[in-house]
Amino acid sequence: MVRKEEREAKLPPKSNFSEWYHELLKSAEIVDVRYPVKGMSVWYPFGFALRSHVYQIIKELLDVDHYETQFPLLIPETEFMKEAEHIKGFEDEVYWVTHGGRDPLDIKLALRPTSETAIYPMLRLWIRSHADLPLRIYQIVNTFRYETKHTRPLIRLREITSFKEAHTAHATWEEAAMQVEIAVQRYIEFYRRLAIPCLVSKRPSWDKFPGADYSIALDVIMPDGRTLQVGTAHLLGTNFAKTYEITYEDEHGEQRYVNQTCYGISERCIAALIAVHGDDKGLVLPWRVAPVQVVIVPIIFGEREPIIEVCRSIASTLAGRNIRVRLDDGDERPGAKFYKWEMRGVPVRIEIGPRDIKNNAVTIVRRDGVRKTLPMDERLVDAILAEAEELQSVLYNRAKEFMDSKIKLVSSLDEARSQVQSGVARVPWCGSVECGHALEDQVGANLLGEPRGDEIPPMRCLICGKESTGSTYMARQY
Ligand code: A5A
Ligand code: ZN
Repeated sequence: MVRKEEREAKLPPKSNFSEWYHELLKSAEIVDVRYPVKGMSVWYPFGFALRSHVYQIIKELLDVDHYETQFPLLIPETEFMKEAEHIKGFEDEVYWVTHGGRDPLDIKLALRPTSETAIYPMLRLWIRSHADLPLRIYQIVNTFRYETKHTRPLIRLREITSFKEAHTAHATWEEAAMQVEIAVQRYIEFYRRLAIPCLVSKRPSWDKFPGADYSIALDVIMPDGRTLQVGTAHLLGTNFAKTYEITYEDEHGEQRYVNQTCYGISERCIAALIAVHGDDKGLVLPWRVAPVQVVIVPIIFGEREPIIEVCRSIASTLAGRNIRVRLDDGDERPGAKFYKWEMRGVPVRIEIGPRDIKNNAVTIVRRDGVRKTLPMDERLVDAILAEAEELQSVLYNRAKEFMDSKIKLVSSLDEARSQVQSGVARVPWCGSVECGHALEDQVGANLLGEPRGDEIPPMRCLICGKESTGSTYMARQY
């Protein structure tokens, strides 16, 4: 049915990841990179719908005990320049607004690269007593970072359009540390709902968030074996509280500094979604976030109208159950329609032709290639929802298998060097900063940090030879 020239998609094979990724962003209408400012691109309506469904999941997970809010984009230089470590980390990445019309501004205004220095002066006013704690807020806004490394759509942007940042304040350091843990768990759950498994590790001290005590990061292994940091949670302790004088009165009437955390996810989560699940035919989307969940393609032989009639009726049944369904009754041949909707990652395609109608059945093709015949009666919707569930676990298991196959415990520098060419090396490491830097130098990859949870059997640090159960992930990072 599918003609040869249709099957030979313009999309390069996924094994050629970089070209595949860029072509797919265009063919599937995710973002248009032709906007004439480097590092800034435009969401196509289809991509924007995908983004909205993905962000709905984050909102759902946070709305349980966070309040959504919104702070201004511009930060006065005087506030921005208060926290020394934070400045050091971001100074070179800030865009400045220096003029209003023709008048130079008295105080320059920074376009937020992240919003600590916008939010914390206000927290000082909002937090009075222990009764105000814990305080948990988040916003989904754009942020600007003048990145000097090679920019990449959805991955390294100069305008991050979908920056979800949460900020919390607590009475004690321990409570704040607990919140970081909760944040990491929520993020793991968020990615789980996208059927994406992640590596979780504590970043080495030299790679933590500027102004934090420590940072925990989630990384996804991309098809080419490099890792993408797709979320971070930071324990800020009292570092910012001291700078911005954010205090609360405790039960005994004493003024104490609050302990803070912050955690963020950007549209890198969309990049990961595309990269992890996509295939040679295009996007592959989990049901929950697919802008179109079901496409119905009529297979016309003989009379057109009776077939379209059946398709319409099924479409309206599905829509009645809140399924995002599209009836593609355009003039193209079915093969061209298959190609188009596969490119857009539609989880379930329904084909209805004269034979199906006669058999009172429909043919469905899941985006992972599974083809089935389902009854064309009141059982249909539930049967489709069951297929959606199954697709979800197929996607997760496939991704998990891939991830596991890309991680290897190594026992020599040579082995580490060769492993990071195509994946992640788990490297025995004593934990010292000197050995960490030496590893990065000698392996030619970044140290992601200590994996959480399981220990390795005692091995020798690849640099100093000291026996240790500690290790670190190492990878080439995006
Ligand atoms: N305020 C805290 C949450 C913060 O800014 N943390 S962060 O700097 O680590 O950024 C959060 C996440 O945003 C990172 O883990 C990374 O996944 C993503 N991110 C950072 N810079 C980015 C960029 N230039 N383009 C796209 N995503 C970026
Ligand atoms: Zn060592």
